[in-house]
Amino acid sequence: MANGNDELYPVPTEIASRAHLDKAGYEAMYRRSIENPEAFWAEQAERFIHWFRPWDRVMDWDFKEPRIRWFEGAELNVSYNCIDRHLETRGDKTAIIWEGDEPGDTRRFSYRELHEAVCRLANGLRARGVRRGDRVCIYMPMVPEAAIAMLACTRIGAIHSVVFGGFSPHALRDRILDADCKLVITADQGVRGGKIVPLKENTDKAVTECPGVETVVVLRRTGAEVPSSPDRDIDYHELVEDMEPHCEAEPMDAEDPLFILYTSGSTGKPKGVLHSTGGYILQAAMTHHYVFDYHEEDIYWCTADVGWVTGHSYIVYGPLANGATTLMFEGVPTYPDASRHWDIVDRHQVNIYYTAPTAIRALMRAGNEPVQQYSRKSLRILGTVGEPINPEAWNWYHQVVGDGRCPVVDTWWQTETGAIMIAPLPGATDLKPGSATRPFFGVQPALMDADGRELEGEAAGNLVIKGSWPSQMRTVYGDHERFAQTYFSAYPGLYFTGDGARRDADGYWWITGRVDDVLNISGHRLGTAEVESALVLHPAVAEAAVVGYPHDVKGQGIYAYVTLMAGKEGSDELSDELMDLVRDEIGAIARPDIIQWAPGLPKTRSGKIMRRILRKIAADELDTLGDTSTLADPGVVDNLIDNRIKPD
Ligand code: 6R9
Repeated sequence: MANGNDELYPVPTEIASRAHLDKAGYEAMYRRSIENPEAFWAEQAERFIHWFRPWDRVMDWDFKEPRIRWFEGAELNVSYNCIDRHLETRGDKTAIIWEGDEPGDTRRFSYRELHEAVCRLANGLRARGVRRGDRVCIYMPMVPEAAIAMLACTRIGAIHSVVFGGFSPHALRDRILDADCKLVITADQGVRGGKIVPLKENTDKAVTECPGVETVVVLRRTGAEVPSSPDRDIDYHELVEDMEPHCEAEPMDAEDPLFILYTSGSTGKPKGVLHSTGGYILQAAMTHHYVFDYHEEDIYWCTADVGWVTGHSYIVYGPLANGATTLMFEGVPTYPDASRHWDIVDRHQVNIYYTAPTAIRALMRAGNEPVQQYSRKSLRILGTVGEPINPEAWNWYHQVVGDGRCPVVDTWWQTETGAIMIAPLPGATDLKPGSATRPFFGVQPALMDADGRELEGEAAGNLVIKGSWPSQMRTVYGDHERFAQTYFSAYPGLYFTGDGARRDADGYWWITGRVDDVLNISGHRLGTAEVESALVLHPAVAEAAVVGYPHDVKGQGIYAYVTLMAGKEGSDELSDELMDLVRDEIGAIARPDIIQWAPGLPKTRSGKIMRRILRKIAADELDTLGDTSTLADPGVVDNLIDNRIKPD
């Protein structure tokens, strides 16, 4: 983190000897990417992507409008790039290794088999009336068919919106409505850590309120009896079995939308982040190649869920565009026990392993023994993403999981950036535990102070990006004004990330976390406003304010201050009821950890809740409460301090 140590881990010789780039190579390529971006990106686009038609112009952007366009005039297809172009040389190569929730429950798809499965489903979607530009919602467990569904959409030019399987019916409904999806692909049930996830039941609840949904495709995962509406629902296997195993890949414009993915912001409901085709697939493929130092024979495993952007870019699109073997795991790191990941690493001979700090911390708690039972000799590169990694977890990951041999690539990026933005390259960058190190090609991070001045040299401030990059989001679906407001209004002409960061004397970047009202719970983004809106749905609740507090495993926990209606009394039962209400409204990740009854909330005289103070109380940092002189009623704070709840 920001105050992490500056211990340097040089590139190991074994890594250097086979890496794509060394230090001088990175420096030269980075310099060129900044000095001559048009030529640089044109070369990379030719190298990494198959285009049906070349572009007229490499880039054309203006953050003032904002307008962002890459490779205009070019035509390509993402599914073609991820599958068809590999068939000749890699037809029998494994594209996807799937490991189910139960150990050893494994399936494999070669590139040829993947091609057939994607074509059949693409034809099935067409048969159900899905056309280029239509939106398709994917609400699936972590099974190969989730990736197949994404690729089938891209094959026919439909825009997918994947909704994480842990989201509630309400959250699903809101996302289906916002994107106006006409078809939903789901499963009867999901299985995670031995527990059943009622996906079809949730879908039924959601789509009752979504008149635009004409078809629900249901994959049989567990085979359980689930209700079916014959006019609307169709069994996945029935849909695809009679379809042709061939389907031409639709030539798409480079700027045609590829997918929508909802993510939380500091205000209001989640935003539909829209990514387009050409720039996205280029940067996904290129970062996967360089940041993980990917080589043809590698077995690559990213432990994310396809419901998040990491799953999009680094389980599906980046690796498949590079013709890699990507491992997909249905379960959780602690089921049946804390050695599950290492069992998978050994059985499938995983070389590159990419996970989140929260998983590392959870596994670290279980001790070294579950790790050391397994050989892990195949591992070469370790990666992390989603939140700042504390140096303690970094060191454990490096020393215990990687036996001190494997570089740890700490990758900073966002749903909005589409692909990795700041990260070390294994053969080129000396590591510092807790630092995401140096920018990727073409990326120009900068630091700003609160008054809009750029900070030079060693400094800490708000992280912005100067200039566009190919996989940048293009708009908020259906709300371009919100796109402009959220990302380009704080610092005109610059993209504002919402994160704080520090640049050290060596030019290394240290991401310190969000500077807005976005929580990061186990690497999952959540807006405080979303949790508050759920809490106030309860008739006993008058007002609620939610903040994050430091949590050993989750990174941040959720601390809710709740003011009850006059005459209502707080109780353990009511607290449980409210926690469950939030879980049912949003999903299990949003369930508050702590609820404190607050007779009043600290507010300014203009009525704004002073979250800064609430955060300090939740974190038990009472000696740094800061200025309370602008409070309307300072007595409120004393009451909250006296009754604060300390985490167990
Ligand atoms: C890819 C992803 C984005 C937010 C981002 C930041 C945090 C992600 C990080 C990191 C420190 C890293 N974040 N990676 N913070 N170091 N390596 O996670 O996307 O879900 O949109 O979250 O996550 O705060 O702004 P997303």
